[in-house]
Amino acid sequence: SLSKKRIDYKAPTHLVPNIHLTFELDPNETRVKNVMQIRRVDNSVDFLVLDGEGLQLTDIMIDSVPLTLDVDFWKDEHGLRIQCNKDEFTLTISNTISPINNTSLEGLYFSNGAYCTQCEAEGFRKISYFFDRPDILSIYTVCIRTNDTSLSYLLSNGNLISDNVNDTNMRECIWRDPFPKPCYLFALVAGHFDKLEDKFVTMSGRTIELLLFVDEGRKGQGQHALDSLKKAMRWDEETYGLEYDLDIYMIVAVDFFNMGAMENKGLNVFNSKFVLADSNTATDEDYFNIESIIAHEYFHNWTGNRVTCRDWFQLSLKEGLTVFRDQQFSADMFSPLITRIGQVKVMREHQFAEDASPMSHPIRPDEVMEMNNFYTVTVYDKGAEVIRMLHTLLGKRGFRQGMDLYFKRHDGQAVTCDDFVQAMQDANDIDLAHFKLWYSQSGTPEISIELSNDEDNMCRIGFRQFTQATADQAHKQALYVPIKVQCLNADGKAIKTGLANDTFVLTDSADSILILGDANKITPVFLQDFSAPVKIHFDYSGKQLLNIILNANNHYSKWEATQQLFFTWIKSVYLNECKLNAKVKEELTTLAGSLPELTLPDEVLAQLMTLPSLESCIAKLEQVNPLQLNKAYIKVRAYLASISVNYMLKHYHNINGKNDLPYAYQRQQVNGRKLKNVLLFNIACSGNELASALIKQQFEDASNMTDKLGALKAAQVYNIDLFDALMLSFEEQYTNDAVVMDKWFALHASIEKPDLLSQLDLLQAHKQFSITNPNKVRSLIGSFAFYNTVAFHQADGSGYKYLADYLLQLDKVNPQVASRLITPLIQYSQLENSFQEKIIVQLQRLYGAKGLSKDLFEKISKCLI
Ligand code: DPP
Ligand code: ZN
Repeated sequence: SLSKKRIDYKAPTHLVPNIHLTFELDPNETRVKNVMQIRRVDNSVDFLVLDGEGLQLTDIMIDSVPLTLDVDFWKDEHGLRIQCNKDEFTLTISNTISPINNTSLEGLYFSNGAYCTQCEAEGFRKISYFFDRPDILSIYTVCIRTNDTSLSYLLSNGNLISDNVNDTNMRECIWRDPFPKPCYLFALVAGHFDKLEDKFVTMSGRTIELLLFVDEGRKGQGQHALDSLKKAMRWDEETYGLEYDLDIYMIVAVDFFNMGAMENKGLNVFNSKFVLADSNTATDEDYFNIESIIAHEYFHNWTGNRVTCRDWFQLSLKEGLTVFRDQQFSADMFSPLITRIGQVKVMREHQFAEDASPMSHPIRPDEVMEMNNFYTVTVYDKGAEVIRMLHTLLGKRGFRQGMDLYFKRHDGQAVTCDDFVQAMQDANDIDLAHFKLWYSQSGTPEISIELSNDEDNMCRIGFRQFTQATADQAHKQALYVPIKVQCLNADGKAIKTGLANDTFVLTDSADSILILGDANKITPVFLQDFSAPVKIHFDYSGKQLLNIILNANNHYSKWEATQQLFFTWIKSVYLNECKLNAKVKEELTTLAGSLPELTLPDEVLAQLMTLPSLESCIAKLEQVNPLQLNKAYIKVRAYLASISVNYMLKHYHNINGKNDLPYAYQRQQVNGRKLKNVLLFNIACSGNELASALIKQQFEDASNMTDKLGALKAAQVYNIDLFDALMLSFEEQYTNDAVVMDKWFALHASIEKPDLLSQLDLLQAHKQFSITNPNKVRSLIGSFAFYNTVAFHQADGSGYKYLADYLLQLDKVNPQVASRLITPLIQYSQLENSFQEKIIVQLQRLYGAKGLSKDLFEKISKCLI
């Protein structure tokens, strides 16, 4: 079979305590010499199998004795099989690779003239022959040689041991990382950069040197990343008692990168999009993301590097946990509410859709063809939700005790998700057997709730849980589901539920609780703070939802209720041939009327005035016509905007008037800008003629990228001529800034018009666009396919065909990025049959293409079964 199964895990036959790598850098032919000290642990085997892909083997020796092909060893496109009966030996392998021809951006490649590596998950095998699996931990010594003097920095993991130039002008740097690590954490970078330096003194008083390498001329955009790193280091000491372990921490920002960033030991490599920021080029959201991703990679030093994964099926062990940690950090640094809302949106817009698709898998997958396909919102974000439930269940202290025990037991090891849960269980004296089903069961549990009157003035709240069969699993069990509940009376006063921590834990397929009150008068609030990654079905009346919005004491619940209300309206207009009916108009008017009375912080108000995304609405419906739904969506948005436009104009001027501080990424300022831009967007949606001048004014006066982009987004929905004019001026101003131009491409690709496809062709020919650069591809083609309903879901299927055509090209250049980009074509389960059929036609075309990557093959074949 083409896929690997989790249950087939076999312990290593050999270990590699030490590895010594020498690189002689050359763009076309880099020489790699790999000296491995190997120890046999299973003496019933007299051979070893090493992974290697696309390598030119030049030399192979055991203990200095050369081996003969097809006598002592065998070679195929996956690697080597070597005969050897020794218990301890040195295996020396030399090979060459060609970084300049490597467009997959896995292994050793070029990014804008700099050599750079990406080894996770299985990229090391594209550099040298090795046991490319995370449970082989080795101490690395790395020697980098070059006579190219333009490469001012030659970097690898750990500490710099020496830096010499010999008499033939060959420079040689030697690095040694004292911490044993799996090969996916290996990194090498060689290039010409600008360097920012800083220091951090750890809790035990050690001074760590912090170095940030960026493209020449970008030094001024690195300070936020460095500041974020120091905050993350301090936070991990204070929150988990975790201290950094090497004397040096390096981050390199590169322009060509498949992911967001990579946690290589002591040498993180980052997509420059998540490093570079100043007020002129980065939005508040960019600042937030940079802080969170810098922290995420830093936190991996303990959750991922010191304790790593036994095999790739355990990926959530490090990713779910580290995402949870970065969310806690962002909540502490910025805002618990905004961090939580952002995360819940990811779950509802993307993770629920993944679970409803042919790619559905548990947070710990059971079967994998291409590991790169499992760096998913399920493993990462649902994985983090599962950790969050543990945190809720054990409390802050109990969770910390579990973490302490986990590190005490497993520091320096490669372990499993079971090991993690076991540590949590043993540190807390609790039985987590049932809870653990969250690791093995895929799909989104749906909780149906009903209220009824019981005797003695009691109200019964009945809960039922059900998980639909998913593509990968037919049978589902009842899970452990913590549901945070609040009950309000008709005046919005809280009614006591008597529940510990206001949380009801549903463990069976059905259960109920009793509270004092009348079922017809209570307004219940379920799943506060999104206490479990589930869908709730409860038949709210508009009145109940308005009660929550006006009276609930929890901001998250207010947001949730507005989202629910918006969805109800959009759905009702959609089902009513896109016409607003009297009831919806009346409820919209009530909401609009109460907006001025809501005395809420800016950050809350901004969230309440933002509709749920169209994607999250699609995820809640079946047999959807996305074009009709989009029409209904725009109708509701425009109506609400038009009836509250006077309030919005007044509020907009109010905020704009006191906006005179110099830009800072500081909570109060950020929230002010956020609200201002939400107001501007809504004013534009209302169609009010004052919008034009306001947009132009804001665009011209903007002292920062947040306000500039806010003006552009408003222009995009308001008037396309105005939008085009502003975009032209934007392009002139930022044409040399690759990260900013990504925003420009994304804005063009998200104009909702059917004739967008010909414009996408023109944009592909733009001098700043390149199919080899993942950021560009994601900005242009990704924005179109993921978010442009009108252009992508065209009734004649031309949008689907456009994406399929592009994927055929891209798959040859970079399969990993192609495989991410196919997502909108495989998440079709909620769409009307006529749309599904047109998608399937394109999937079949792709399936029939010659030389399809494993990445795309795995996804497409799951759709066509
Ligand atoms: N770079 C990815 C992350 O940090 C994979 N480890 O999540
Ligand atoms: Zn990660």
